[in-house]
Amino acid sequence: MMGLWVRFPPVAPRRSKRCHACSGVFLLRSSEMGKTATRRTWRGGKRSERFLHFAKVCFIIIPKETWQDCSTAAVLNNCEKEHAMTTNEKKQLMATACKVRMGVIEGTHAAKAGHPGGSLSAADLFTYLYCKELNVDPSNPKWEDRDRFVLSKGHTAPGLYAALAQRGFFPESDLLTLRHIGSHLQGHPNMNETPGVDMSTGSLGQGVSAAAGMALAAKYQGKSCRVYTLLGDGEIQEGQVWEAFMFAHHYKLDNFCAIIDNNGLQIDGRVADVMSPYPIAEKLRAFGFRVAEIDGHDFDQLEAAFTLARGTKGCPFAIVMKTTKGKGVSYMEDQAGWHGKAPNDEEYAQAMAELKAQLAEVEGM
Ligand SMILES: Cc1ncc(C[n+]2csc(CCOP(=O)(O)OP(=O)(O)O)c2C)c(N)n1
Repeated sequence: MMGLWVRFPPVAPRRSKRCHACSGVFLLRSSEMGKTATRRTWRGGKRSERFLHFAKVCFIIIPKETWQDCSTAAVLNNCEKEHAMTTNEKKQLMATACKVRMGVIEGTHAAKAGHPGGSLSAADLFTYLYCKELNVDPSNPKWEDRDRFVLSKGHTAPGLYAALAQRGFFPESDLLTLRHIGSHLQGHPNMNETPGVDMSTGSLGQGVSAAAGMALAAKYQGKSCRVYTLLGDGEIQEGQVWEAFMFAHHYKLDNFCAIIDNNGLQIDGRVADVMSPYPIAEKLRAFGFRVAEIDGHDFDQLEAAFTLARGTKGCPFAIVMKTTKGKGVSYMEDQAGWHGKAPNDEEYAQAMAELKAQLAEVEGM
């Protein structure tokens, strides 16, 4: 059985209801379909097709198991069709993400320390945020009305720094000074030293609280800027995180977006074994969040999720993104051992060769 979505219809179809996540979208049950959509709708195409155009209305068909849940990737994929980025834009993001990953490897190798695993799992997110989502100005990093990003899982600073360098906040060559004495790029983000860093973090659980406070402050000041924060799935074992979530809902912080990097691993192994945070999305919904669950390595899904976030009014938004720790470097992928360890010279050479090959492939697309 299929569900039928009607996007931006001139008149809301009878017996339809407003989707609880996408304003302007109406949901019809397939049993109601014949009555409102008319048989002619179906003549032009097979029932299995996901998009049908009829009378200037785009009908989007999605499987029954997903049609009541706007947080699923299937629905986000449908939303994405409305806001699709160009192929070239996506290619540029993919290329930049490769460079961000290279920056992580360069930095941790040069420092002989640092956290590559969780930096690589979030590399696509960092790329998307700094290249597309955040309203920031690298030539004026302290611009008052900028969007804020708080890296609550502060140990993944190498990923943040690599993205900031790509966005032009400081030269890429600075990445080689990671964790060196006198460098502005220390092991955890420092808002007083590093251009583009909005909050000093590293003690897990605290960044999200600061971010929620920033969002409330922006509301009080009548500013339209938004606040984003990235948490680890191990980090959300901290009780303080849930106090911040409660706060965000209580103050209806619809300018606040929490992103959970669900790479499934923390310092000691699988989060599910250490202290299970699952089901993450359901818990966030119970705390009053609107939630999108996506693949955090898919730029279309990232775009769709952030589009929904920006359109959400009256409550905070959360993105639970499934990722792979160590993504992009074969021997680091899904290995807890690469949480906080730097590659040696041989491992560095292999990682860089792999990432350069990925970049070449993207550029040849
Ligand atoms: C309050 C606090 N306790 C412990 C640590 C040490 N620590 C650093 S990273 C980490 C694991 C975090 O796992 P996760 O949040 O899943 O991060 P990711 O896998 O994305 O790197 C721990 C326990 C810390 N930084 N802060």
